[in-house]
Amino acid sequence: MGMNQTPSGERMHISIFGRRNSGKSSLINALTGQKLAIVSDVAGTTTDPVAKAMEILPIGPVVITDTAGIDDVGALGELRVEKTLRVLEKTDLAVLIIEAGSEPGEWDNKLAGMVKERKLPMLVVENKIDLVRTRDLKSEIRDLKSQVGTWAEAHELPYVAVSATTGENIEGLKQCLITNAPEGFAEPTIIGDLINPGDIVVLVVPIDKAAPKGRLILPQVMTLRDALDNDAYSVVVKERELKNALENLKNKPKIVITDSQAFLKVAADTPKDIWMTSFSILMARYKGNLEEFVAGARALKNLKIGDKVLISEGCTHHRQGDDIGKVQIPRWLRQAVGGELEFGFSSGIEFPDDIAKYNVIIHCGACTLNRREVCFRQKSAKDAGIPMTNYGVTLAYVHGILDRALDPFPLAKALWEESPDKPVRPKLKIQRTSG
Ligand SMILES: Nc1nc2c(ncn2[C@@H]2O[C@H](COP(=O)(O)OP(=O)(O)OP(=O)(O)O)[C@@H](O)[C@H]2O)c(=O)[nH]1
Ligand SMILES: [Mg+2]
Repeated sequence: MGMNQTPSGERMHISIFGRRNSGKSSLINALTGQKLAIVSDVAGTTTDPVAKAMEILPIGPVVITDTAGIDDVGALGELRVEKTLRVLEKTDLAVLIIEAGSEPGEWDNKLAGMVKERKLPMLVVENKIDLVRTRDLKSEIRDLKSQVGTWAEAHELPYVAVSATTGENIEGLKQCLITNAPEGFAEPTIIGDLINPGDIVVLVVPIDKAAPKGRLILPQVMTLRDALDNDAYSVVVKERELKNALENLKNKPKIVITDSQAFLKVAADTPKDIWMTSFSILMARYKGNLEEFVAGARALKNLKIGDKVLISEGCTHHRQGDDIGKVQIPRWLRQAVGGELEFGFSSGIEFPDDIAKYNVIIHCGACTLNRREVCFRQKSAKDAGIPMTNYGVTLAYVHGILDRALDPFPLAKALWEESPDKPVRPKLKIQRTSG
């Protein structure tokens, strides 16, 4: 499987088409910020469709396919074109690249026709705008429609102008990918990619003083709903009943999901060959980038007496006596390092500017923030070089069971196991899209 747990079938497939040398491979590199695809000024550099799994936030995991030019010639060229057009059949969102200043031609019309037949969303990207713009003309050309823009409009296709080389408006393109993503891909899933129809999912919900009267809390409800959407069977129990419930089940459940406060008991009562994780870890993945939170948690292993820890919350909720952020986490961390730590606290919609002075940031579960905001905060921390983790991951860590709780997420687990001195292997890009 690809870079993370999401099977290829669940990822949105974005395919890049265009004439030879239009900059298809360059654009993929610009989107990912990595040199994944070979770029050269020789027309026909890419000869076979190449699919790469990656993350574009906030869409989440996608597969981007680079293709050979749709205008390739000769007997071999025709075969390549055929292969390129075959890619359409697994495409969820097509991107057609046309070189700036050039006139859309026969091939572009043909592709537009095929895409329309298949009722696929497609966006038109005019690439290499750096070549047609001089500084003086810039403001005027913005208002003037280019030939490519006019063609896109005539075909009722969304249009963006970019430069893969300079990076100009790549953020705008990402935004456009997001707004044109087909239904169903915009929302990441909670457990949908971890289970199959007919699987049994056990949810452990402690009912104690802290539990709200007469209802379940949102992460529990959302997980239950996701299990239903994915045709799984859910069994909901309190931690006391878990052992008995597992013994009474005829088939082994796929996963046991618990509230973090019952972690230790649930870990003890769940056989090792059954996945066990927490609602908070599922929500960390749903709301942000779990791998980044786990990579950030490695800093907890290295905390020393006197280090500075920022506890950051998304809202300004009323705090109970043994508040998790204000009281519990600081207490556990002090115990873990065997001495005093310096804590800073922030809450509300503003993410502090002075994060650079901290050794680690621990963010709340972000129930009031959306995925984009969480990803933005993760990116801000990463840009500042400050490790950032969150409550769910920290709770699993202080209980000594983060390792096990990451079993369903192999990439995150690999990151956790890696020694902090070694470079972090797979880099998942977290990027805030403009707008
Ligand atoms: N100035 C400028 N050059 C670009 C830009 N994007 C790509 N190029 C150049 O255009 C040439 C072709 O780029 P590729 O990314 O290989 O194009 P491609 O569409 O993948 O080409 P084939 O694989 O041969 O079909 C290279 O020399 C790139 O450096 C851009 O935005 N501006
Ligand atoms: Mg190429």
